[in-house]
Amino acid sequence: MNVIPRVACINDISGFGRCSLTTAIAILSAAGVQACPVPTAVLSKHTGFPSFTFHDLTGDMPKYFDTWDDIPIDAVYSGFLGSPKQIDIVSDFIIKRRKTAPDVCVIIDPVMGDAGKLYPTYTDEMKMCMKELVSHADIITPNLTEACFLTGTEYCGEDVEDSFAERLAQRLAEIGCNKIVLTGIRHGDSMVNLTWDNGKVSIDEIHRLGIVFSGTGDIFASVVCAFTAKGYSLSRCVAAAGGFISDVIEHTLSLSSPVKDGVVFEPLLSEINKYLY
Ligand code: PXL
Repeated sequence: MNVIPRVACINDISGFGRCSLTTAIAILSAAGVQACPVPTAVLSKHTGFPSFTFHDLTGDMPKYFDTWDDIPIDAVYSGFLGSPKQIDIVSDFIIKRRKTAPDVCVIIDPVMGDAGKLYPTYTDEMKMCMKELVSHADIITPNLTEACFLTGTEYCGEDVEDSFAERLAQRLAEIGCNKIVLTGIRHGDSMVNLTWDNGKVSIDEIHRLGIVFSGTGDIFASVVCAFTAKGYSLSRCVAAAGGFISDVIEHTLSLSSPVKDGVVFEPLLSEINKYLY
């Protein structure tokens, strides 16, 4: 491992809305992990806003990765991907990297949609490519919507039985990834995550149900990624991510900040390592 764990962060950069690379770089850096960005697209705002610009960087990516052949990397972390070709390029990068670095840890946040709907830039073809990408991952962090799309399961809202969530995790494991954190499940007044670690299932309550802010999935996955890169077990990473999310949401609610502006995490960043119990 590099003295400072090094992570290739493959994600878009959105100028406004606190998500993707903006979030990942801040969280990894605060946790003491080196974030090496691979921008997949440049947006002026995330796609939850009524208007945004979208500049796809698929064409740049193969050469971008080629110049990294001599750079040791401890983990690869991908999030929002802008085109089917781009998802394939990321799969190829992982396959190639594993040949020279079999221990590289691959964390895929299969960012595709929320609340039962795909994001507007997502197509059915991208769904298929994402399924292939997920098969190369060590850890995935889908929300319920993404888990349903990946497994071809009908989405029936977020308040689901544990047995339904567990079956979804099992179907995701059948795609080829054995560590799964299924996020955004509602249990009455609470939000919970289900962790599947090689067939062992645990449920963590994270926060009381309030407003759902955009970008929380990116914060959650970035915390899991940062602490995984530092060598902590999945259960500790999930607990830390849940604790951090819970506190930043509470802080955001206290400021009455607009939902689309994302979660106000900046004031809590310097405390992030304290969430590892
Ligand atoms: O938070 C996930 C995300 C990442 N990147 C872009 C998005 C979204 C969700 O809307 O639009 C560009």
